[in-house]
Amino acid sequence: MDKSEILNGIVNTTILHSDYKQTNGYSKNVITNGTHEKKNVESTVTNDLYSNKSANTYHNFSRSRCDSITLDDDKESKILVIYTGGTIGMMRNNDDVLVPTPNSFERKIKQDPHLYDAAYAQKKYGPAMNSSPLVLPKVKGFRRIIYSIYQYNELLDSSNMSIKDWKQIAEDIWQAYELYDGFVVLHGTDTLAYTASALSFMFENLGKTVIITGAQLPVFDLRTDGNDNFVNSLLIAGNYNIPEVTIFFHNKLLRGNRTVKIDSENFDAFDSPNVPPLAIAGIEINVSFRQIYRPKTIEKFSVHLSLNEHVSLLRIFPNITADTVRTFLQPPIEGVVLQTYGAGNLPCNREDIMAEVKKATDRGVMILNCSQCSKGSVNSVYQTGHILNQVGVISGNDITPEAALAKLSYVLSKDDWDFNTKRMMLGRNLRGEMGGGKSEQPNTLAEWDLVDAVARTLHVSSPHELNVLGAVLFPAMLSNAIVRSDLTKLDELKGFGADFSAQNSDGRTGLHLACALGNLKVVRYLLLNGSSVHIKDRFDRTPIIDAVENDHIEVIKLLRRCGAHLNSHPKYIGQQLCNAAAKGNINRLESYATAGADIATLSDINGRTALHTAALLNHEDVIDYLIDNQFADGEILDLMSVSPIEIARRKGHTNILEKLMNLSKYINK
Ligand code: ASN
Repeated sequence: MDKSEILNGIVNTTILHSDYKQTNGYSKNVITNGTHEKKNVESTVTNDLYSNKSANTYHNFSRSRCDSITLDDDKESKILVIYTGGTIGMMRNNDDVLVPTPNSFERKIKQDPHLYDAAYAQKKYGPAMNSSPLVLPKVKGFRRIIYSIYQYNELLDSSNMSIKDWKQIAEDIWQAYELYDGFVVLHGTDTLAYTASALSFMFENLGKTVIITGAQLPVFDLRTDGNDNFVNSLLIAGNYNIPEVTIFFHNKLLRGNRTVKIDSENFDAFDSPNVPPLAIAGIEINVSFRQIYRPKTIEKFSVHLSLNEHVSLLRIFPNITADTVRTFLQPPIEGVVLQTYGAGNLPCNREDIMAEVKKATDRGVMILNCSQCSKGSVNSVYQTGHILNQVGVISGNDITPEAALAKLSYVLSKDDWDFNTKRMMLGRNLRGEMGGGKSEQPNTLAEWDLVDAVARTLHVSSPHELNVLGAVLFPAMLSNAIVRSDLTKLDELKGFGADFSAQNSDGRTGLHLACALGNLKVVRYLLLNGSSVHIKDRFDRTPIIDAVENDHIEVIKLLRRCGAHLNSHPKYIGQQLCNAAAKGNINRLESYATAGADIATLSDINGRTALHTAALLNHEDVIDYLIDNQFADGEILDLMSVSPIEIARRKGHTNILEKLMNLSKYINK
């Protein structure tokens, strides 16, 4: 697939989220799928998007989605797989040596019935072509996973990766963010924890699941951990909203910035010593929803790309010399992770070392203290640790060295933070990377007493059953408070550890309900307390659809500020727009426009836009609305090659015809 095809793919889908790279041109999007060719437009996709790499494969979901006019039977999730290298995708050459083999990974996947459902793919997307997406065989109880593999040109052993590669991955996920439900990064295991830590900070207000995985043996070997790691990563990314950078390995989903590689030989190669796994894949996949670290701001996902490279790690050892410490802390070094003994101790009888550390912090070098032990945290219980605080060293609590390094790199590169803010941020829990965040210690009092009481009545006693019961009762209690707009009750539930992204048995969250009801105050409250705008219910609806279909414009605007976007089938939205135009329902058109739908170009299965419909039914007020808001293209053709102008002419709707003709003259000038 060449670059123009890639851009085509992006443009086609961009019709649903036109503000990503908006222009001030008359019309916001180009449709280039052969049916519509819009003139006088500026592309919404800047050409630098994929210019610095050649994509071997980057599938065009949108095109297949647009071409396929039947709505899906299986509920699907779309996952982008970014293949950076590592053992997982390697193949054995004739000498039985593992080597990365460019352009073979996807071909081999298509030959593997455990990774590719050829029959479903053929039915849905026609004969397999380079550009058609991959389909994972159906796993009962899970959404069907449709995935695309974007393979990097140079497949890297992860030991060779650096900041440049982290930026590349971050940028790619950013650019594809609205096109996919989740992301899986295939990566070598050696520096996987560093990459995960770095991405966790670079991603600000992440709302979707990002899983990094790899393997000790290649996915195509008969004996392999790669298959399990890959398949489980795809399933989790496509079925659960876990808006963190995580690592899936050996049946565990771990928080990326809490994880360390602990074993170079066994399949159980990673651990997060200070926090339990976020999910465990056994016979079922059990997710610890209350552990998930969710953004609690009204801001969109963005990526911070400029990391500070002048950071380093200094491990204290018994006979370390003051010279070594001094040399290490010299410019250009701006940040150092100091790995101290046990609970954060440095020899307090070594005044020479202390003096060097103090000189450095006085110069403005940020020093973050973390323990050489993988479990436990640094604190000032001993005099030896207490002194470090006095010389300006910041406590890293129970952070891993990998995460500490990434955090320093991130914080030091934040130009809008002054010196004191940077120090404060280093000591604060930003992405779940260290203890101290309230979210890790939910209260378990009164509301859980209620759960306990119900449990006793039902003779439920095991912790697992109790959790299941809580998962049923909490959404019901949340819904009740939301319907009554009872913020005090919501506060109480928060205190008792309620998960504000919890789904009921229809997969609906409190935010779905609040958006349908349109209470702005409640919606804001939920967003500020970790409700996700991306969770789909059993009917594939995200909360913004509830707001749109009830015309709560202010709610839609708030959701958009939080990064919500439409992800329904374009033809479904096109049909809704035509329905609205047919009924003269301008509010609904406005709701869809506010939600990011490109009213000018989205069409129903006959290729008809809202303008076609309004012209056919002589709805002059709708036509006025579409023209005034630059949502009108009188020359756009439906599948019968008929334009709105032609329709107005044939129907003898002279007022409309005149308006559309004037519009065309203006555009073509
Ligand atoms: N050396 C490999 C890498 O990190 C190790 C692996 O992937 N298992 O790329």
